[in-house]
Amino acid sequence: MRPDLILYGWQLSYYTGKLRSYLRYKGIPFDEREVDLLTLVWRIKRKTGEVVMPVLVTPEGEWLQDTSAIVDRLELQQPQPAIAPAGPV
Ligand SMILES: N[C@@H](CCC(=O)N[C@@H](CS)C(=O)NCC(=O)O)C(=O)O
Repeated sequence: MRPDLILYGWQLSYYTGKLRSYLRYKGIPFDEREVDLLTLVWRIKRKTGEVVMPVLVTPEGEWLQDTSAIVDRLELQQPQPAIAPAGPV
């Protein structure tokens, strides 16, 4: 079965690495696709209003950008395993 989420990003992008690592840690299945020029300057721009990556595409067809906002949203749906320590130590 194909994963529901598609991550558009570059291998060498720190932000893509942040989101890839998060998805792997949480065990959330995703397909990763390289961002080509057409996707970056046309498809992503049309869907998000920005020329930016990484972008996460949901099964509902939403194109989400900004890794912190994406993580906050996914955390609401799947809080475990936790990404923040339980206490200050
Ligand atoms: N706040 C964004 C930043 C993402 C970001 O800066 N991505 C860079 C590549 S790693 C980018 O798309 N730069 C394109 C530009 O600045 O036009 C996030 O967390 O996803």
